[in-house]
Amino acid sequence: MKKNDFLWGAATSAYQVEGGWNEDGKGLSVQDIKKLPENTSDFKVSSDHYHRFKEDIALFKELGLKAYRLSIAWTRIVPKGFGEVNQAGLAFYDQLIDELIAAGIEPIVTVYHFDLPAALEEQGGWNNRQTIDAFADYCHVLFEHFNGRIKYWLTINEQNMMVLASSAVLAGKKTNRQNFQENHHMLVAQAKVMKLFHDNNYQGQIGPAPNIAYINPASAKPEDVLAAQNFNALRNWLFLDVPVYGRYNHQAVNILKKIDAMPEFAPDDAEILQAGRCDFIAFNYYSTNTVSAFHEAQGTDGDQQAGFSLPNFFESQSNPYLEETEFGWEIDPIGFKTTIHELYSRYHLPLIVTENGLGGRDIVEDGQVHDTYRIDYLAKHVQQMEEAIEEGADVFGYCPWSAIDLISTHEGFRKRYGFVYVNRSDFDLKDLKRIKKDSFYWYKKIIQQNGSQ
Ligand code: BGP
Repeated sequence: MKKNDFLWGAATSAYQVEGGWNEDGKGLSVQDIKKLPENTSDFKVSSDHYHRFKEDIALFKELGLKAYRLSIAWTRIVPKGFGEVNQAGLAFYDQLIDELIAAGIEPIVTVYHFDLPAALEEQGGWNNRQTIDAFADYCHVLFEHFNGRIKYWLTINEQNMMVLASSAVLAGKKTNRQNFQENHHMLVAQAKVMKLFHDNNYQGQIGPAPNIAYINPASAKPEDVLAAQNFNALRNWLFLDVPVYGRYNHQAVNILKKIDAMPEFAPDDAEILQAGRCDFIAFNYYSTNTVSAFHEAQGTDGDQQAGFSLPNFFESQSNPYLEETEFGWEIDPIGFKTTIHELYSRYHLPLIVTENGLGGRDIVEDGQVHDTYRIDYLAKHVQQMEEAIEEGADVFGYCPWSAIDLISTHEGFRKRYGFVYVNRSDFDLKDLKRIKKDSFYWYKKIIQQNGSQ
Protein backbone atom coordinates (compact mmCIF):
# COMPACT_ATOMS: atom_id res chain seq x y z
CA MET A 1 0.00 0.00 0.00
CA LYS A 2 1.25 3.47 -0.82
CA LYS A 3 1.74 5.39 2.39
CA ASN A 4 0.28 8.80 3.18
CA ASP A 5 3.78 10.18 3.59
CA PHE A 6 4.81 8.99 0.12
CA LEU A 7 7.39 11.44 -1.24
CA TRP A 8 5.88 12.88 -4.41
CA GLY A 9 8.79 14.91 -5.68
CA ALA A 10 10.67 16.16 -8.72
CA ALA A 11 14.36 16.36 -9.58
CA THR A 12 17.09 18.60 -11.01
CA SER A 13 20.87 18.75 -10.92
CA ALA A 14 23.08 21.71 -10.04
CA TYR A 15 24.93 22.36 -13.30
CA GLN A 16 21.85 21.76 -15.45
CA VAL A 17 19.59 24.20 -13.59
CA GLU A 18 21.61 26.71 -11.54
CA GLY A 19 23.74 28.87 -13.81
CA GLY A 20 25.92 31.26 -11.79
CA TRP A 21 28.80 29.19 -13.12
CA ASN A 22 31.59 31.40 -11.75
CA GLU A 23 29.83 33.31 -8.99
CA ASP A 24 30.64 33.64 -5.30
CA GLY A 25 33.83 31.66 -5.45
CA LYS A 26 32.59 28.67 -7.44
CA GLY A 27 35.37 26.68 -9.12
CA LEU A 28 35.13 25.19 -12.61
CA SER A 29 33.75 21.70 -13.09
CA VAL A 30 34.27 19.32 -16.01
CA GLN A 31 30.92 20.56 -17.33
CA ASP A 32 32.25 24.13 -17.54
CA ILE A 33 35.21 23.11 -19.64
CA LYS A 34 33.86 20.29 -21.78
CA LYS A 35 33.58 20.59 -25.55
CA LEU A 36 29.91 20.91 -26.42
CA PRO A 37 28.14 19.68 -29.52
CA GLU A 38 27.56 22.40 -32.08
CA ASN A 39 24.39 24.49 -31.66
CA THR A 40 24.16 23.55 -28.01
CA SER A 41 24.17 25.97 -25.11
CA ASP A 42 26.81 25.88 -22.41
CA PHE A 43 25.91 25.70 -18.71
CA LYS A 44 26.76 29.27 -17.74
CA VAL A 45 23.21 30.48 -17.14
CA SER A 46 21.18 27.26 -17.42
CA SER A 47 17.75 28.10 -15.92
CA ASP A 48 19.24 30.77 -13.66
CA HIS A 49 17.94 28.92 -10.61
CA TYR A 50 20.95 30.28 -8.70
CA HIS A 51 19.28 33.69 -8.74
CA ARG A 52 15.65 32.62 -8.94
CA PHE A 53 15.46 29.73 -6.50
CA LYS A 54 12.96 31.51 -4.25
CA GLU A 55 10.56 32.02 -7.14
CA ASP A 56 11.12 28.41 -8.22
CA ILE A 57 10.53 26.97 -4.76
CA ALA A 58 7.31 29.00 -4.53
CA LEU A 59 6.23 27.23 -7.74
CA PHE A 60 7.27 23.83 -6.32
CA LYS A 61 5.14 24.61 -3.26
CA GLU A 62 2.21 25.52 -5.46
CA LEU A 63 2.73 22.24 -7.31
CA GLY A 64 2.43 20.52 -3.94
CA LEU A 65 5.83 18.81 -3.99
CA LYS A 66 6.55 16.81 -0.85
CA ALA A 67 10.19 16.35 -1.87
CA TYR A 68 12.73 17.95 -4.17
CA ARG A 69 15.78 16.10 -5.42
CA LEU A 70 18.61 18.53 -6.08
CA SER A 71 22.35 18.20 -6.31
CA ILE A 72 25.00 20.26 -4.59
CA ALA A 73 27.76 21.53 -6.88
CA TRP A 74 31.04 20.19 -5.47
CA THR A 75 32.82 23.23 -6.95
CA ARG A 76 30.70 25.70 -4.96
CA ILE A 77 31.69 24.02 -1.70
CA VAL A 78 35.29 23.05 -2.47
CA PRO A 79 36.23 25.06 -5.59
CA LYS A 80 39.34 23.04 -6.42
CA GLY A 81 37.82 19.73 -5.38
CA PHE A 82 40.10 19.43 -2.36
CA GLY A 83 41.40 21.86 0.25
CA GLU A 84 39.78 25.16 1.00
CA VAL A 85 36.04 25.29 1.72
CA ASN A 86 34.07 28.16 0.19
CA GLN A 87 31.71 29.58 2.84
CA ALA A 88 29.69 31.44 0.19
CA GLY A 89 28.88 28.09 -1.42
CA LEU A 90 27.61 26.68 1.86
CA ALA A 91 25.63 29.88 2.41
CA PHE A 92 23.88 29.47 -0.95
CA TYR A 93 22.73 25.94 -0.12
CA ASP A 94 21.79 27.04 3.41
CA GLN A 95 19.31 29.45 1.89
CA LEU A 96 18.05 26.91 -0.64
CA ILE A 97 17.59 24.10 1.89
CA ASP A 98 15.98 26.41 4.46
CA GLU A 99 13.60 27.76 1.83
CA LEU A 100 12.58 24.19 0.90
CA ILE A 101 12.06 23.15 4.50
CA ALA A 102 10.01 26.29 5.16
CA ALA A 103 7.85 25.34 2.17
CA GLY A 104 7.29 21.86 3.64
CA ILE A 105 9.42 20.21 0.93
CA GLU A 106 11.87 17.45 1.92
CA PRO A 107 15.29 17.97 0.31
CA ILE A 108 16.83 14.85 -1.24
CA VAL A 109 20.42 15.69 -2.05
CA THR A 110 22.87 14.19 -4.53
CA VAL A 111 26.42 15.15 -3.66
CA TYR A 112 27.90 14.50 -7.10
CA HIS A 113 25.91 14.73 -10.34
CA PHE A 114 28.33 14.63 -13.31
CA ASP A 115 30.19 17.79 -12.20
CA LEU A 116 33.63 16.68 -11.04
CA PRO A 117 35.83 19.69 -10.19
CA ALA A 118 38.02 20.50 -13.21
CA ALA A 119 41.05 20.83 -10.90
CA LEU A 120 40.66 17.16 -9.96
CA GLU A 121 40.16 16.13 -13.58
CA GLU A 122 43.45 17.85 -14.43
CA GLN A 123 45.17 15.57 -11.93
CA GLY A 124 43.75 12.44 -13.46
CA GLY A 125 40.19 12.63 -12.16
CA TRP A 126 38.84 9.30 -10.90
CA ASN A 127 41.92 7.55 -12.20
CA ASN A 128 43.86 9.22 -9.41
CA ARG A 129 43.21 7.69 -5.98
CA GLN A 130 43.54 11.12 -4.36
CA THR A 131 40.09 11.88 -5.79
CA ILE A 132 38.70 9.25 -3.39
CA ASP A 133 39.94 11.25 -0.39
CA ALA A 134 38.87 14.54 -1.95
CA PHE A 135 35.35 13.15 -2.33
CA ALA A 136 35.27 11.84 1.25
CA ASP A 137 36.49 15.20 2.62
CA TYR A 138 33.89 17.09 0.59
CA CYS A 139 31.10 14.81 1.82
CA HIS A 140 32.33 15.17 5.38
CA VAL A 141 31.94 18.94 5.11
CA LEU A 142 28.38 18.51 3.82
CA PHE A 143 27.33 15.94 6.43
CA GLU A 144 28.62 18.10 9.28
CA HIS A 145 27.13 21.29 7.95
CA PHE A 146 23.67 20.00 6.99
CA ASN A 147 23.25 17.37 9.69
CA GLY A 148 19.60 17.20 10.72
CA ARG A 149 18.39 19.33 7.82
CA ILE A 150 19.02 16.87 4.97
CA LYS A 151 17.65 13.40 5.69
CA TYR A 152 18.16 11.71 2.34
CA TRP A 153 21.63 11.71 0.82
CA LEU A 154 22.50 10.25 -2.59
CA THR A 155 26.15 9.66 -3.37
CA ILE A 156 26.88 9.54 -7.11
CA ASN A 157 24.33 10.11 -9.85
CA GLU A 158 24.32 7.46 -12.58
CA GLN A 159 27.81 6.19 -11.97
CA ASN A 160 26.95 3.37 -14.38
CA MET A 161 26.08 5.77 -17.19
CA MET A 162 29.24 7.81 -16.56
CA VAL A 163 31.27 4.65 -16.96
CA LEU A 164 29.36 3.03 -19.81
CA ALA A 165 28.71 6.20 -21.80
CA SER A 166 31.65 8.23 -20.59
CA SER A 167 31.50 10.64 -23.48
CA ALA A 168 28.17 11.96 -22.19
CA VAL A 169 29.76 13.62 -19.23
CA LEU A 170 33.48 13.72 -19.76
CA ALA A 171 35.43 14.87 -22.74
CA GLY A 172 36.56 12.00 -24.90
CA LYS A 173 36.36 8.24 -24.59
CA LYS A 174 38.50 6.01 -22.47
CA THR A 175 39.66 2.46 -22.65
CA ASN A 176 37.71 -0.22 -20.79
CA ARG A 177 40.60 -0.65 -18.40
CA GLN A 178 40.67 3.05 -17.51
CA ASN A 179 36.92 3.23 -17.23
CA PHE A 180 36.58 0.32 -14.86
CA GLN A 181 39.56 1.43 -12.77
CA GLU A 182 37.86 4.81 -12.38
CA ASN A 183 34.64 3.02 -11.64
CA HIS A 184 36.38 1.06 -8.90
CA HIS A 185 37.70 4.24 -7.33
CA MET A 186 34.20 5.70 -7.35
CA LEU A 187 32.86 2.54 -5.69
CA VAL A 188 35.55 2.78 -3.01
CA ALA A 189 34.84 6.51 -2.54
CA GLN A 190 31.13 5.81 -2.18
CA ALA A 191 31.75 3.04 0.37
CA LYS A 192 34.06 5.29 2.39
CA VAL A 193 31.42 7.98 2.51
CA MET A 194 28.65 5.57 3.49
CA LYS A 195 30.84 4.24 6.30
CA LEU A 196 31.66 7.78 7.42
CA PHE A 197 27.97 8.65 7.45
CA HIS A 198 27.05 5.67 9.63
CA ASP A 199 30.11 5.81 11.91
CA ASN A 200 29.34 9.42 12.81
CA ASN A 201 25.64 8.71 13.35
CA TYR A 202 24.50 11.55 11.15
CA GLN A 203 20.74 11.85 11.06
CA GLY A 204 19.10 10.39 8.00
CA GLN A 205 19.94 7.82 5.36
CA ILE A 206 22.29 7.39 2.45
CA GLY A 207 22.01 5.52 -0.84
CA PRO A 208 23.48 5.19 -4.35
CA ALA A 209 21.68 6.62 -7.41
CA PRO A 210 22.36 4.54 -10.52
CA ASN A 211 20.24 4.37 -13.66
CA ILE A 212 18.58 0.96 -13.59
CA ALA A 213 16.76 -0.73 -16.45
CA TYR A 214 15.38 -4.20 -16.94
CA ILE A 215 17.27 -5.97 -19.74
CA ASN A 216 15.21 -7.80 -22.33
CA PRO A 217 16.79 -10.51 -24.48
CA ALA A 218 16.10 -9.70 -28.15
CA SER A 219 14.67 -13.21 -28.58
CA ALA A 220 14.26 -16.46 -26.66
CA LYS A 221 17.44 -17.76 -28.32
CA PRO A 222 19.67 -19.00 -25.46
CA GLU A 223 22.57 -16.88 -26.77
CA ASP A 224 20.42 -13.76 -26.53
CA VAL A 225 19.20 -14.66 -23.04
CA LEU A 226 22.78 -15.11 -21.88
CA ALA A 227 23.73 -11.79 -23.51
CA ALA A 228 20.92 -10.09 -21.58
CA GLN A 229 22.12 -11.62 -18.34
CA ASN A 230 25.68 -10.47 -19.02
CA PHE A 231 24.57 -6.95 -19.81
CA ASN A 232 22.43 -6.93 -16.67
CA ALA A 233 25.48 -7.81 -14.57
CA LEU A 234 27.64 -5.11 -16.13
CA ARG A 235 25.02 -2.36 -16.44
CA ASN A 236 23.02 -2.86 -13.25
CA TRP A 237 24.26 -5.33 -10.62
CA LEU A 238 27.91 -4.26 -10.64
CA PHE A 239 26.71 -0.90 -9.32
CA LEU A 240 24.27 -2.16 -6.69
CA ASP A 241 25.86 -5.35 -5.37
CA VAL A 242 28.74 -3.29 -4.01
CA PRO A 243 26.73 -0.85 -1.82
CA VAL A 244 24.20 -3.53 -0.83
CA TYR A 245 26.36 -6.65 -0.36
CA GLY A 246 29.82 -5.09 -0.08
CA ARG A 247 31.31 -7.00 -3.01
CA TYR A 248 31.52 -7.12 -6.80
CA ASN A 249 28.95 -9.12 -8.76
CA HIS A 250 30.55 -12.43 -9.85
CA GLN A 251 29.27 -12.28 -13.42
CA ALA A 252 30.53 -8.73 -13.86
CA VAL A 253 33.93 -9.84 -12.53
CA ASN A 254 33.99 -12.63 -15.08
CA ILE A 255 33.33 -10.19 -17.94
CA LEU A 256 35.85 -7.64 -16.66
CA LYS A 257 38.53 -10.32 -16.48
CA LYS A 258 37.78 -11.51 -20.00
CA ILE A 259 38.02 -8.02 -21.46
CA ASP A 260 41.15 -7.33 -19.44
CA ALA A 261 39.48 -4.55 -17.48
CA MET A 262 39.39 -5.99 -13.96
CA PRO A 263 40.52 -3.07 -11.78
CA GLU A 264 43.45 -3.20 -9.44
CA PHE A 265 42.46 -3.27 -5.78
CA ALA A 266 44.63 -1.45 -3.23
CA PRO A 267 45.26 -3.55 -0.08
CA ASP A 268 42.31 -2.12 1.95
CA ASP A 269 39.77 -1.80 -0.85
CA ALA A 270 37.88 -5.05 -0.31
CA GLU A 271 37.51 -4.21 3.37
CA ILE A 272 36.28 -0.69 2.60
CA LEU A 273 33.67 -2.04 0.19
CA GLN A 274 32.49 -4.46 2.89
CA ALA A 275 32.23 -1.71 5.48
CA GLY A 276 30.33 0.98 3.56
CA ARG A 277 26.75 -0.02 2.86
CA CYS A 278 23.63 1.83 1.81
CA ASP A 279 20.32 2.27 3.66
CA PHE A 280 18.10 2.45 0.60
CA ILE A 281 18.35 2.39 -3.19
CA ALA A 282 17.62 5.44 -5.31
CA PHE A 283 17.39 4.78 -9.02
CA ASN A 284 16.66 6.61 -12.26
CA TYR A 285 14.47 4.92 -14.85
CA TYR A 286 13.66 6.06 -18.39
CA SER A 287 13.23 2.80 -20.30
CA THR A 288 14.28 -0.82 -20.51
CA ASN A 289 17.15 -2.02 -22.72
CA THR A 290 17.15 -4.88 -25.21
CA VAL A 291 20.22 -6.82 -26.25
CA SER A 292 21.17 -9.77 -28.41
CA ALA A 293 24.33 -11.82 -28.60
CA PHE A 294 27.15 -9.81 -30.19
CA HIS A 295 27.25 -9.64 -33.98
CA GLU A 296 28.55 -6.22 -34.85
CA ALA A 297 29.40 -3.14 -32.79
CA GLN A 298 26.98 -0.20 -32.75
CA GLY A 299 28.31 3.25 -31.96
CA THR A 300 27.22 5.11 -28.86
CA ASP A 301 27.06 8.88 -28.96
CA GLY A 302 27.00 9.35 -25.24
CA ASP A 303 23.23 9.03 -25.01
CA GLN A 304 22.06 6.48 -22.46
CA GLN A 305 19.54 5.11 -24.95
CA ALA A 306 21.91 4.99 -27.91
CA GLY A 307 22.98 1.49 -27.13
CA PHE A 308 25.90 -0.32 -25.62
CA SER A 309 27.76 -3.17 -27.22
CA LEU A 310 30.60 -5.33 -26.01
CA PRO A 311 32.32 -7.64 -28.48
CA ASN A 312 31.73 -11.30 -27.60
CA PHE A 313 29.12 -10.43 -24.98
CA PHE A 314 26.17 -8.34 -26.10
CA GLU A 315 24.87 -5.86 -28.61
CA SER A 316 22.01 -3.35 -28.19
CA GLN A 317 18.88 -3.78 -30.23
CA SER A 318 15.79 -1.66 -30.49
CA ASN A 319 12.59 -3.16 -29.14
CA PRO A 320 9.97 -3.36 -31.93
CA TYR A 321 7.15 -3.49 -29.37
CA LEU A 322 7.88 -0.06 -27.89
CA GLU A 323 7.03 3.45 -28.99
CA GLU A 324 9.71 6.13 -28.89
CA THR A 325 9.91 9.77 -27.83
CA GLU A 326 10.77 12.32 -30.51
CA PHE A 327 14.37 12.02 -29.31
CA GLY A 328 14.33 8.28 -29.97
CA TRP A 329 14.11 7.06 -26.36
CA GLU A 330 11.95 3.96 -26.03
CA ILE A 331 8.91 4.21 -23.77
CA ASP A 332 8.23 1.19 -21.55
CA PRO A 333 5.91 1.79 -18.57
CA ILE A 334 5.41 -1.94 -17.89
CA GLY A 335 9.19 -2.24 -17.91
CA PHE A 336 9.16 0.26 -15.02
CA LYS A 337 7.10 -2.14 -12.94
CA THR A 338 9.31 -5.05 -14.01
CA THR A 339 12.38 -3.06 -12.98
CA ILE A 340 10.89 -2.16 -9.57
CA HIS A 341 9.97 -5.77 -8.83
CA GLU A 342 13.34 -7.07 -9.93
CA LEU A 343 15.16 -4.52 -7.78
CA TYR A 344 13.04 -5.14 -4.72
CA SER A 345 13.14 -8.92 -4.90
CA ARG A 346 16.90 -8.83 -5.45
CA TYR A 347 17.84 -6.38 -2.69
CA HIS A 348 14.88 -6.07 -0.25
CA LEU A 349 15.73 -2.45 0.48
CA PRO A 350 13.39 0.57 0.31
CA LEU A 351 13.42 2.14 -3.15
CA ILE A 352 13.00 5.70 -4.34
CA VAL A 353 12.68 6.73 -7.98
CA THR A 354 14.94 9.73 -8.44
CA GLU A 355 14.39 10.30 -12.18
CA ASN A 356 11.78 9.36 -14.77
CA GLY A 357 10.38 11.56 -17.49
CA LEU A 358 10.03 12.53 -21.11
CA GLY A 359 12.24 14.95 -23.00
CA GLY A 360 10.45 16.85 -25.75
CA ARG A 361 10.50 20.05 -27.80
CA ASP A 362 7.78 21.94 -25.96
CA ILE A 363 5.97 24.80 -27.66
CA VAL A 364 4.34 27.83 -26.05
CA GLU A 365 0.92 28.64 -27.50
CA ASP A 366 -0.91 31.70 -26.16
CA GLY A 367 1.15 31.58 -23.00
CA GLN A 368 0.48 27.87 -22.39
CA VAL A 369 2.34 24.60 -22.93
CA HIS A 370 0.12 21.66 -23.84
CA ASP A 371 2.50 18.81 -23.07
CA THR A 372 -0.02 15.98 -23.33
CA TYR A 373 2.76 13.58 -24.44
CA ARG A 374 4.54 14.15 -21.11
CA ILE A 375 1.34 13.67 -19.10
CA ASP A 376 0.68 10.45 -21.00
CA TYR A 377 4.21 9.16 -20.29
CA LEU A 378 4.12 10.08 -16.60
CA ALA A 379 0.56 8.82 -16.03
CA LYS A 380 1.45 5.40 -17.41
CA HIS A 381 4.60 5.21 -15.30
CA VAL A 382 2.84 6.34 -12.13
CA GLN A 383 0.20 3.70 -12.69
CA GLN A 384 2.77 0.91 -13.11
CA MET A 385 4.66 2.09 -10.04
CA GLU A 386 1.46 2.11 -8.00
CA GLU A 387 0.69 -1.41 -9.12
CA ALA A 388 4.17 -2.54 -8.10
CA ILE A 389 3.65 -0.97 -4.67
CA GLU A 390 0.22 -2.58 -4.36
CA GLU A 391 1.87 -5.89 -5.21
CA GLY A 392 4.33 -5.51 -2.35
CA ALA A 393 7.36 -3.51 -3.53
CA ASP A 394 8.55 -0.90 -1.01
CA VAL A 395 8.82 2.35 -2.98
CA PHE A 396 8.78 5.43 -0.77
CA GLY A 397 9.06 8.23 -3.30
CA TYR A 398 8.91 9.32 -6.91
CA CYS A 399 10.88 12.28 -8.28
CA PRO A 400 10.30 12.77 -12.01
CA TRP A 401 12.88 14.55 -14.13
CA SER A 402 12.55 17.46 -14.04
CA ALA A 403 10.94 19.91 -11.62
CA ILE A 404 11.60 22.76 -14.03
CA ASP A 405 13.12 22.96 -17.53
CA LEU A 406 16.89 22.72 -17.54
CA ILE A 407 19.71 21.95 -19.93
CA SER A 408 19.86 18.39 -21.17
CA THR A 409 23.16 16.58 -20.69
CA HIS A 410 23.97 16.83 -24.40
CA GLU A 411 20.93 18.20 -26.26
CA GLY A 412 20.97 21.73 -24.86
CA PHE A 413 17.69 23.55 -24.27
CA ARG A 414 15.95 21.84 -27.18
CA LYS A 415 15.09 18.86 -25.04
CA ARG A 416 12.90 19.81 -22.10
CA TYR A 417 11.57 17.73 -19.24
CA GLY A 418 10.10 20.19 -16.72
CA PHE A 419 6.67 20.77 -15.20
CA VAL A 420 7.59 24.45 -15.49
CA TYR A 421 8.68 25.96 -18.80
CA VAL A 422 11.69 28.30 -18.83
CA ASN A 423 11.50 30.93 -21.56
CA ARG A 424 14.88 30.74 -23.29
CA SER A 425 16.43 28.85 -26.17
CA ASP A 426 19.97 27.58 -26.63
CA PHE A 427 21.44 30.92 -27.62
CA ASP A 428 18.75 33.46 -26.72
CA LEU A 429 18.27 33.92 -22.99
CA LYS A 430 15.06 35.94 -23.58
CA ASP A 431 13.48 36.71 -20.18
CA LEU A 432 13.84 33.27 -18.54
CA LYS A 433 10.20 33.62 -17.49
CA ARG A 434 8.56 30.62 -15.82
CA ILE A 435 5.35 29.18 -17.34
CA LYS A 436 3.37 26.35 -15.75
CA LYS A 437 2.84 23.57 -18.29
CA ASP A 438 -0.30 21.41 -18.49
CA SER A 439 1.72 18.64 -16.83
CA PHE A 440 2.13 20.95 -13.81
CA TYR A 441 -1.63 20.95 -13.21
CA TRP A 442 -1.85 17.20 -13.88
CA TYR A 443 0.92 16.38 -11.38
CA LYS A 444 -0.53 18.76 -8.79
CA LYS A 445 -3.74 16.75 -8.85
CA ILE A 446 -1.89 13.44 -8.60
CA ILE A 447 -0.06 14.72 -5.52
CA GLN A 448 -3.26 16.09 -3.95
CA GLN A 449 -4.93 12.70 -4.34
CA ASN A 450 -1.80 10.83 -3.21
CA GLY A 451 -1.71 9.07 -6.57
CA SER A 452 -3.85 8.15 -9.49
CA GLN A 453 -5.72 5.19 -8.01
C1 BGP B 1 19.96 11.23 -16.71
C2 BGP B 1 20.74 12.26 -15.95
C3 BGP B 1 20.15 13.63 -15.92
C4 BGP B 1 19.30 14.00 -17.11
C5 BGP B 1 18.51 12.87 -17.71
C6 BGP B 1 17.95 13.14 -19.09
O1 BGP B 1 20.86 10.35 -17.29
O2 BGP B 1 20.95 11.84 -14.63
O3 BGP B 1 21.15 14.53 -15.57
O4 BGP B 1 19.77 14.95 -17.92
O5 BGP B 1 19.21 11.66 -17.78
O6 BGP B 1 18.97 12.96 -20.03
P1 BGP B 1 19.24 13.95 -21.21
O7 BGP B 1 19.49 15.26 -20.59
O8 BGP B 1 20.43 13.39 -21.90
O9 BGP B 1 18.02 13.92 -22.05
